[in-house]
Amino acid sequence: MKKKIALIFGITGQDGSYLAKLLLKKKYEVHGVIRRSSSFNTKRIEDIYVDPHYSKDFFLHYGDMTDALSINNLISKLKPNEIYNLAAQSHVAVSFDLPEYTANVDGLGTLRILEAINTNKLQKKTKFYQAGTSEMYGSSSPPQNEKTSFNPRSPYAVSKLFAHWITINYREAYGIYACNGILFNHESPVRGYTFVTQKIVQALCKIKKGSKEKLFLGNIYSKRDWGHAEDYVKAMWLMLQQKTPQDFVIATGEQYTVKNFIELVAKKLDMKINWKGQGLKEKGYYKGKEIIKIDKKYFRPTEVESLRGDYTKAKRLLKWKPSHNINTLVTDMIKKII
Ligand code: NAP
Ligand code: F7E
Repeated sequence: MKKKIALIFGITGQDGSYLAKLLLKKKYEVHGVIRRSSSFNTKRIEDIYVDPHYSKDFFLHYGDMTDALSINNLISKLKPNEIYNLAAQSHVAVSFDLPEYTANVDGLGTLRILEAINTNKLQKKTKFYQAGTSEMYGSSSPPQNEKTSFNPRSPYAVSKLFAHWITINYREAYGIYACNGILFNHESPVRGYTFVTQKIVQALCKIKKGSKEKLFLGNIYSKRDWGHAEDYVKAMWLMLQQKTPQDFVIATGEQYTVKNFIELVAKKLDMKINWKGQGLKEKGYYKGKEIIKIDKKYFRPTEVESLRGDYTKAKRLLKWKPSHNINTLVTDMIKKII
């Protein structure tokens, strides 16, 4: 039987690397789009990389979300059965520094893929997954589900909201099988170093081993619903295997503050943290030494205070539920370091 062809934008990222592995296991021919970079950006997929001279099912191509020609050329050449758009400037804080670039990559980039599917007349052949985000809910109260209104609080969230609605519009206007996954925070051992969970895990592991470094953080009272990326990429695939295209919230339904996350990591490392002070003066001590400080540079101009997803629809229609909880997530993240 002919292998299904999948094209992943953002294959070098956290989710892209997990999804590529999942699809290879499912016997897909996997194609990934990478950006030209002066240093290697393929570390997360080194274990599945095969020299193109020998590969039968894994291929990388240069492309960029800001370059409509590269996107159109790839889609018209490969005519994929499934396209996963995971490419994004995905850092919320950075989106305040790079608002136009974020809108171009995360918002218009999605439109470029949809337009390529449409103009190449692939509506009947190609299914499309769009990596939406709980950040689109912004200030809406939890629990958030598919019916909750969006109140975005960053250029990142606003750009993703454009991508969300343009995906729905192309589904309705041109009959493309296109789905939005509205994914709540998900982490893993290969999470980027500047996201708060990885930043905490890396720093506490080093401090436990005797490093004198300190952990500088911003708002440690915001609440997030943290899942494991390995579970979440399965939901992406499931969304493209249904009879009709729909949008789904993917989450754990549990919520913790950043401070809870710090304490959980510390507990697993057998470290007791004592907290003193409040606000910008709050500090964390380990064995009498100051190891955690608040730095206002990590506060965002507008913050998303409280996210907790209701994934009832995914459970009912996709038969999806998370296999990890915050405990197993943290254990997995620590295990890869110590
Ligand atoms: P990530 O680790 O930051 O990966 C982002 C990917 O996009 C990388 O492969 C990156 O390439 C690529 N990329 C960035 N700009 C690009 C451009 N201009 N052209 C082509 N590729 C570009 O993100 P992630 O955590 O895997 O998340 C995957 C997707 O889900 C993103 O769209 C993110 O916004 C969304 N999302 C993430 C979460 C989460 O909690 N992880 C939750 C909801 C939604 P380089 O490796 O070269 O930088
Ligand atoms: O921040 C607070 C920060 O950057 C989580 C992305 O994958 O998930 C992610 O976005 C919370 C925020 O993730 C630091 O203010 C405190 O309240 O790890 P984060 P995020 O902003 O929730 C969503 C669903 C996505 O779609 C995004 O792509 O932690 N926080 N101190 C800090 N955050 C960071 N990064 N660094 C700190 O020092």
